[in-house]
Amino acid sequence: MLLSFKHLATLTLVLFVAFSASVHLATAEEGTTHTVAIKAFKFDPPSLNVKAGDKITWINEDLAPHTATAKDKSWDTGRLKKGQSKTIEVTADFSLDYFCRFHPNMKAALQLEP
Ligand SMILES: [Cu+2]
Repeated sequence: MLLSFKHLATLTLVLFVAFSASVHLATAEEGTTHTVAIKAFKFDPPSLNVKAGDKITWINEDLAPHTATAKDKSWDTGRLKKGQSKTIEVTADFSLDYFCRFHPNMKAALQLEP
């Protein structure tokens, strides 16, 4: 079988695209993005299983501003107004208990899975 340069170029391109797609899939499987809604002065869900490398997005659905802030202050979404969100990546030493700086009675926790 004689392959023309054009065929080889096409084949190379197809292989490259297939390879890139598989790399993308592998990367996507490494971390999950979780969403925590803040509504009616509560974190929903109040408890969440996460792994290092996952990301958590907090989105404020209340009229009042809120934060998601680690109990030890090691991470903080900052002030989130209605409709605003903030995504933070979970690290191996991630602080798991958190609260809202404006409403300290609002509390939630993460569980770090191995
Ligand atoms: Cu709050």
